[in-house]
Amino acid sequence: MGQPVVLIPGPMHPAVAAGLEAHCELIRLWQELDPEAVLAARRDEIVAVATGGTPIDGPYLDSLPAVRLVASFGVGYDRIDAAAAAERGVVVTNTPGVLDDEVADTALGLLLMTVRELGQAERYLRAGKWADGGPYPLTRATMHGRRMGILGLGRIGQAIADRVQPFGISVAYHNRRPKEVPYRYYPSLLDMAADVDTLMIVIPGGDSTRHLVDAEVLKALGPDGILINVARGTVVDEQALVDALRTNTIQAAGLDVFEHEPKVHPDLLTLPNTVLLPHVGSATIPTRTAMANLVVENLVSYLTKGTPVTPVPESTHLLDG
Ligand code: NAP
Ligand code: 8YV
Repeated sequence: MGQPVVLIPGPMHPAVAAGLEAHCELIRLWQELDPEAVLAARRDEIVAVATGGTPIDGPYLDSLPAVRLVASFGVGYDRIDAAAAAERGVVVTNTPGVLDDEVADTALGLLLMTVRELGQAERYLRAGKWADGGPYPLTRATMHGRRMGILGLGRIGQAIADRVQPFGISVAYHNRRPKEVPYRYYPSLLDMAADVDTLMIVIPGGDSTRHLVDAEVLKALGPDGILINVARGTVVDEQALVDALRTNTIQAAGLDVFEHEPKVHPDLLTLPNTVLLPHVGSATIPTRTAMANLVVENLVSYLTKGTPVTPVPESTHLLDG
């Protein structure tokens, strides 16, 4: 019997293919001259997919009937329909935990940049305005004594909470369910937004959280409010955010993710009260390598023992017993 066949639909971190090569035959679909012909010829042999962002839904899985595992690079798996996969007996895995500190560091950096206008101040210096125009204006906001509401106190949200407390920043949170943590829980996002001046978004993306942060939530956050999003752009109604920033309904926003990324709403680029990063939350060599290694671990463990290491919640019942 030949080696199991694993499909890689699009480019992904090179450590994934390097780690898998000894254990399976790989189809690097994007490198094939005629990808459709390759898929048609091999569709009944492909038992697993390793993906770094290709959308995968029910019909996609129906076209690959032998697939039993989809191993996704990244903790967020909103581009994969995990429920449709479960209905077809396909397990989905992601890469939780190994990136928490990196993303929390990015969130903290983004918060500092936004509160203290560090990007704007650096551009001021580089434009020669310091020498010609005097010191950069004092910032209205400070880190100390802020009141942060975390939308999504999970692994990364907790790592952010750990980091902000030495700044004297208080923490509250909104999840669907309360946790045993020493922070105030708000069953209502709107009520939390009204009580804080810093809204930190770290919930999963996808249909269930689309536009959870809308015009009403932004209005509740108020004119001293700062919004930070390191989760998914889809969680925020981006047009409502642009309007809120333009009318000073909120003070400023720091964003690592965008609703239609890599496209960025053109007004976000020109508004003075935004700090914008190109989805770099986990983007260091050590962390991306750890994520790639976890993709490999999931696939190898599944291919050799039938038990992947980090299945997503929608898949766990498929592995019980
Ligand atoms: P996690 O541990 O699963 O935490 C997510 C939290 O969100 C949970 O506490 C969950 O609590 C809460 N939540 C889920 N749905 C909710 C809803 N509808 N309303 C309110 N709260 C909800 O996930 P994580 O590992 O911290 O990652 C969080 C997200 O960050 C990922 O899904 C990903 O999209 C994003 N991310 C971005 C980057 C980046 O590069 N910018 C990097 C990594 C991750 P309940 O279940 O009680 O609601
Ligand atoms: C990566 C992420 O940017 O893990 C996630 O959910 O958003 C990031 O770590 C992404 O997975 C890279 O494809």
